[in-house]
Amino acid sequence: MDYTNEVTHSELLFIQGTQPFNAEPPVDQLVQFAITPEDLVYCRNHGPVLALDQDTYAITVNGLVGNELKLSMHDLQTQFPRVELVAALQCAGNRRKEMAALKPVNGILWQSGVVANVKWAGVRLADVLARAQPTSQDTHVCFASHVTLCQDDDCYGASVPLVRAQSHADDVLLAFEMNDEPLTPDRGGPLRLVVPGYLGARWVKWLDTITVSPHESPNYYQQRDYKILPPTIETKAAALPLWSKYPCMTSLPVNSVVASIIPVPSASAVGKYTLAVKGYATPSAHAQIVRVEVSTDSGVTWLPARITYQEGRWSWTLWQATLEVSCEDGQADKGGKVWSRATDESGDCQAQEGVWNLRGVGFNSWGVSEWVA
Ligand SMILES: Nc1nc2c(c(=O)[nH]1)N[C@H]1C(S)=C(S)[C@@H](COP(=O)(O)O)O[C@H]1N2
Ligand SMILES: [Mo]
Repeated sequence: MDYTNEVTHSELLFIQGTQPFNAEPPVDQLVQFAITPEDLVYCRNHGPVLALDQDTYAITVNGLVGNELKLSMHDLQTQFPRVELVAALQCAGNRRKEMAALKPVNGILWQSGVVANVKWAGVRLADVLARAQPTSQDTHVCFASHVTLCQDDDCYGASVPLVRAQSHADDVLLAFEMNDEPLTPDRGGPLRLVVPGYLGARWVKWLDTITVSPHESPNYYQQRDYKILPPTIETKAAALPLWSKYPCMTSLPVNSVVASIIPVPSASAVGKYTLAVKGYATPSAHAQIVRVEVSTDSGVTWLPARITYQEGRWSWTLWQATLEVSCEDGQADKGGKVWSRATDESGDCQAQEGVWNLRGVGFNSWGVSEWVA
């Protein structure tokens, strides 16, 4: 693949790979901001990142529609109502490194930084589709980017059921802005799909083709990747005949992580510390987070954390806790661990152990981080 025109990327990220460029921010820095600044947004790519000319950029809407469309960026920005939305973007591989500690998995060993909480702006996919007039309701909307190359297929693609675009009309956007600025090349500018509640892999960047189809996208990343195979499937060879038999992932489970712990020793008592703990939680497809709890004893007892930020249905949740801990005799100055678990409005709560799968996706064991005195 040709990386000669690759753009330059943020220098604040921890680099997992350069061709394609994959990188994540340090999670303790990530949680300092309610809305993630551009240079702390993770980059997840399956090919080169190119700067595209928005003046000549156009998208095509075709397939099972009565009215095929070709729309320039100017058309999109002037002919459809503008919509804004705060939504967390999260890669399905978030926390894969922790899952890989249970048993090896295939994929980049992401820590817990492949999530970003962003204010998106664009137009409703439903409004664009209404103009194209789908001829059948029981269909899928397939998205593709042909403008940049990718590793495993001749374009990057994904799909979402048409009913999802219609039932969540105010949420599923063709976005051209992030945090009040035009989308950068790294974010998929000039245009990307924003589909809150779905894993990042469906948020197609450099989107140029929308096709209404009776079938899900046939693309590699929809059909041969981003699926949860049973835990008994431990090799690529064993997975091969199974990819087509398992459903594509849509959502990610409720999650939380402990992102930073600052221990302050007590002035009066040896071995006693006050811990300032911060973390984030991400909502499930069903409901927003209502509660985050923390524990210093492996989940025997839990204390409520303070929710310090949440914005609408699809944002992440930032939380903090102040914990008084004493190290056991002989353990003074060693430190310890803090665990977190989040619960959503429907009662879904993180389980102690997430389920291992070959691709290392959707990991949501209780969050845990160590602190050192
Ligand atoms: N065209 C295209 N879109 C893409 C990808 C890609 O490689 N190519 N990666 C996907 C994945 S797996 C994720 S997690 C998000 C990452 O978005 P970001 O790089 O803006 O953080 O984009 C998705 N959209
Ligand atoms: Mo991803």
